[in-house]
Amino acid sequence: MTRRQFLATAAAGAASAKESRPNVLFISVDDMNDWVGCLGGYPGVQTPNIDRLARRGVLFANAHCASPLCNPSRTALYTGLGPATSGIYNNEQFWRPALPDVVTMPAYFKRNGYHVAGAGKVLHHTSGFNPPDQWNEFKLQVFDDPWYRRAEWYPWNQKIPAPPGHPFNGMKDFPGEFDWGVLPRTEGEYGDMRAIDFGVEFLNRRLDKPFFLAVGLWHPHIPLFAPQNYFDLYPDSKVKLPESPEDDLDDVPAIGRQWAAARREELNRMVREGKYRDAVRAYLACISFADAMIGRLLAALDRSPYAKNTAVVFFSDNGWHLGEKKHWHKSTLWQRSTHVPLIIRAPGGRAAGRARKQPVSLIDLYPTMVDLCGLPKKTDLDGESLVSLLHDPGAKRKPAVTTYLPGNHAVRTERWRYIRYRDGGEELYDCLGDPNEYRNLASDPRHDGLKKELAAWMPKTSAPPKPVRNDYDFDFERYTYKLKAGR
Ligand SMILES: [Ca+2]
Repeated sequence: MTRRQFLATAAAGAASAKESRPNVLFISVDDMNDWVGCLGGYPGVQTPNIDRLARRGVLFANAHCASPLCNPSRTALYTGLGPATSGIYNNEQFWRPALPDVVTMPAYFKRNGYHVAGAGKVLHHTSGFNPPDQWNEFKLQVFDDPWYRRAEWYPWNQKIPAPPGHPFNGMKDFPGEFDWGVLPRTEGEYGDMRAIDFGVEFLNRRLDKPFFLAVGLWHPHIPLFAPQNYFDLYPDSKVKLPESPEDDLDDVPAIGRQWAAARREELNRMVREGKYRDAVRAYLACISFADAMIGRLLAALDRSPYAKNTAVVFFSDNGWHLGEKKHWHKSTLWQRSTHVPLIIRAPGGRAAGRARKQPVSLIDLYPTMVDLCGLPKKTDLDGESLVSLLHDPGAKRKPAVTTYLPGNHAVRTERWRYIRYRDGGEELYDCLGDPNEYRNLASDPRHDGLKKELAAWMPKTSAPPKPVRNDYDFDFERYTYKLKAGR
């Protein structure tokens, strides 16, 4: 089947019988970098379910987030607008009142006759970020650590006192959000299982119209809690620590160094107190736990009547540093933060099991799903459909752009990463010869032409940052936002 026939079939299906339009199962994880078997970021990581999905679908091996932080990444993905267009750059900015005319991906599917359901962390997880009117049904995230959670940000969350044994990593006065370990509960009692349960129950239903189901897992986001059997997959003596040369930041401009220093003290304490390896192990355990939960959901899909006519999309919202560039967090424009797993298994997709090396962005998902499901084309989105790449492993793509805070961008091609900060500081890496981005080539005049070419893909302007949470009176019951006087 040619691409044209493929698209024509999809479009004809949409026109003749709505029921033949594919269903969509969106599965997301949080802060999972490329330490996934099929991406090879950490040899020895155990992710059999994600790897199987990659073999049955298309792995985008060079996929990047629109922004290396939860809210700006997810807002970009679900609105189809990058931070420089929307003005949503950080976790404090409510997207809904800032973008009143924007139709999100789930809302667009709902408007076009789909039954739209979501569970867990889909958009950002604090209150105000998941308006119920986007969905036909939505199950809010259940947290593993409600004792850490601020009541006003998580009003649906039942507060309980910190359990004995906390913090579970045994480090005195260590910030709770950076904790890790095994919780005193069974595997089935972890919070993400409630989102998986919702998805499994949903897939067992008989629906009379196509569905869009988004199931969002918190794992492997910090705190890194998982059942013991996932820690057992990674014997302490075998855990490999990431490389981080002492002089790695010496050729990095000031803003990059400043971002890398965020939460440096937690990393330094782990190293000083002999807990670093244990923390890396906890991240691996959480990845494998997430993989097992995804396996449960995919098995439910395989057993369901929707097995053949459902497009499965799996991705993480951003990556994660585990000490590389002296950083234990995200929110940088380097490969560790921007590179994410992305797999699409589409009905009728071609060349399954063959990884695509072209650069793509999570912002491409909205136009991709519209294209794949034969919905009316949407012309106001920043991304580009990936359907041609699903069909043709040799299709050409433009570079992927990642933005963090106003005026800072990274452009990624198959070979290069070019970063330019708002003060003009820049980095250029040859990602094929220097995958860990150790040697900044930006000051070499031989690359002036290349830098100019790459810079042309960066947004020309940056939308002014939208108001933050505290600028509003937000009513969680009615889900209304009122800008405070003078804001
Ligand atoms: Ca995240």
